[in-house]
Amino acid sequence: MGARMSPKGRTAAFALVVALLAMLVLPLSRCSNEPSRNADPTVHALPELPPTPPFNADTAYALVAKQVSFGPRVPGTAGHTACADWIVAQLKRHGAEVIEQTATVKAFNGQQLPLRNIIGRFNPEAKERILLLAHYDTRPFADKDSERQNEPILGANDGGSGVGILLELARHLGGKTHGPGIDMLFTDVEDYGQPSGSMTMDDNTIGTWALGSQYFAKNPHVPGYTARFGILLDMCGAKDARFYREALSMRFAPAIVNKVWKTAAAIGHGDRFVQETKYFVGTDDHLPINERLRIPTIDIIEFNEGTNAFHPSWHTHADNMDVIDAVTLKAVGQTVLEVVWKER
Ligand code: AHN
Ligand code: ZN
Repeated sequence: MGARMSPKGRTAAFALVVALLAMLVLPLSRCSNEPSRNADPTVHALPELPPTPPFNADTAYALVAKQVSFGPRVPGTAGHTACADWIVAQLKRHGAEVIEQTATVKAFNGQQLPLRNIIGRFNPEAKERILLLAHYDTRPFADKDSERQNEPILGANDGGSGVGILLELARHLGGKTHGPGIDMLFTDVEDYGQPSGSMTMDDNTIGTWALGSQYFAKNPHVPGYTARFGILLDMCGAKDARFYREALSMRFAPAIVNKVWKTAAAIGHGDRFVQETKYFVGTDDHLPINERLRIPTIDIIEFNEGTNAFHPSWHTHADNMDVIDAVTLKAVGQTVLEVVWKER
């Protein structure tokens, strides 16, 4: 042991080390007259996105007013058909490919109702999708009012606001070529659910709401349809409305709630998007989408401090244009636009 290397052996070993070093160093130094990859930060940065366009709240307000001008949009009525036709025309005007789903469904009271879901697809070739949804039908009665309880409501906030925001978004998303494609789902027969004395719902009552969303979840417009995530807009238009993290959304899609609430704060709407979680939605259109299609979908829906639930005009005749405020439409619309625009 410990035999010393002969001078010849040392030379051979030295030559081997030099050769190995050369193999390591030469491929790197070959391009030494090119700019170093690591030194140039733009090489590794993602390509810049076009700036997020400004959401026009006055346009959104006018789009809510237009729906109210059709009168109540109760399934099976002329006002409903006129509004649905108008939504289809708006989507096409902004470059969407439109698919309609029609069916007959049975309401909690046994009544057969015509159902018409409307789907607007933007950039349909894109494989990655984002789903934005809102119901466009309005409640056939005013069961939370003290007067004219069996007459339909105008649904400016409950129905009108979500659709108004989506259609103003459509104006911008028609021109979006980067990132995932957008699918807009205008659900029908959301609001024909069984009246209940309180805000809480038992399991039997839950199934009587959101019939259009239930239908879509069972029969998506594309077999095996999925999306990266979904955002439901419901009652997003009342003056001074605040949006708390909604409990069902937190159960199914906490990461999407985080993304949206963080984005709202980042662009200056943290006063409207409150970080606290509130349990107040028995069900809504996002539930079937989460449960059946497994698309993580959140609900942006007002939580009102005064009622400890929805806006005081909820399911009353006071749900008219007087409760709608463009400032609220802006906070929600700009936040959703920012979230969608920044997806790659
Ligand atoms: C409740 O969660 C009490 N109602 C179903 C959600 C709804 C009704 N959204 C609009 N109208
Ligand atoms: Zn409602």
